[in-house]
Amino acid sequence: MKLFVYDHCPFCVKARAIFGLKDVPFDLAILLNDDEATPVSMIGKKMAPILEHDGRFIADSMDIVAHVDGLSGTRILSGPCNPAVAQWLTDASEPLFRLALPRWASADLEEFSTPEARAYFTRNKEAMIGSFAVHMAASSDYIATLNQHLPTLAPLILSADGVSGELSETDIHLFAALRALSIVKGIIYPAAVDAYRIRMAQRTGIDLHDAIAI
Ligand SMILES: N[C@@H](CCC(=O)N[C@@H](CS)C(=O)NCC(=O)O)C(=O)O
Repeated sequence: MKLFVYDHCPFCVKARAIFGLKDVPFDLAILLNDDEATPVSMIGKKMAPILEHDGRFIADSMDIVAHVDGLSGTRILSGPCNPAVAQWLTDASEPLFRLALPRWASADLEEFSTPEARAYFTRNKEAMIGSFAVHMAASSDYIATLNQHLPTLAPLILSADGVSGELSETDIHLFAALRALSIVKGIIYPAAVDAYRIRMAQRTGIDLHDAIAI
């Protein structure tokens, strides 16, 4: 199996996470962000993640999660989804992406290893959320919003090994968001949230971006 991703992409983190949690071997391929030909040749559009398995392509992150979880043995995402965490993620989403997108655009990530790939990302994402410079200038407000919001997540985390006490799809969504947030410097993680994101990084085999946070 070969998984095509961008390092920064939270949807790609969801797809990568199930391989680590389930301990299933796979090849990871990081696409250049301006490489349209490769994804288009596989799924007819420019989108990641893409899983190639036995000559078939799966193009949606949660379809990849379900596919890999169903491959061998019993499913590990067996717990109930947690609507309170889903609501927390919805509420965090706007400041999170306004903080993360401009930071990813200037970070040392493999999908941006050419100037053209970096420029492609900036052009496309600014068309979606507006000027990165404006969002960077508003960073302290967004960070304050998230630092106020994070303490309400802490009591929802029942265990560092599964937000609802056992693993569920909610863990996939929550870890992807916390991994995205790790590119932002100045976030104050309540102890339970910090323990959770560190444990999930370990179990999924996906590095947090703390070391390159901006
Ligand atoms: N529904 C898809 C959404 C994936 C998605 O939006 N991926 C983004 C990257 S985070 C993408 O490839 N966008 C096109 C681009 O960045 O050029 C999934 O869950 O896999």
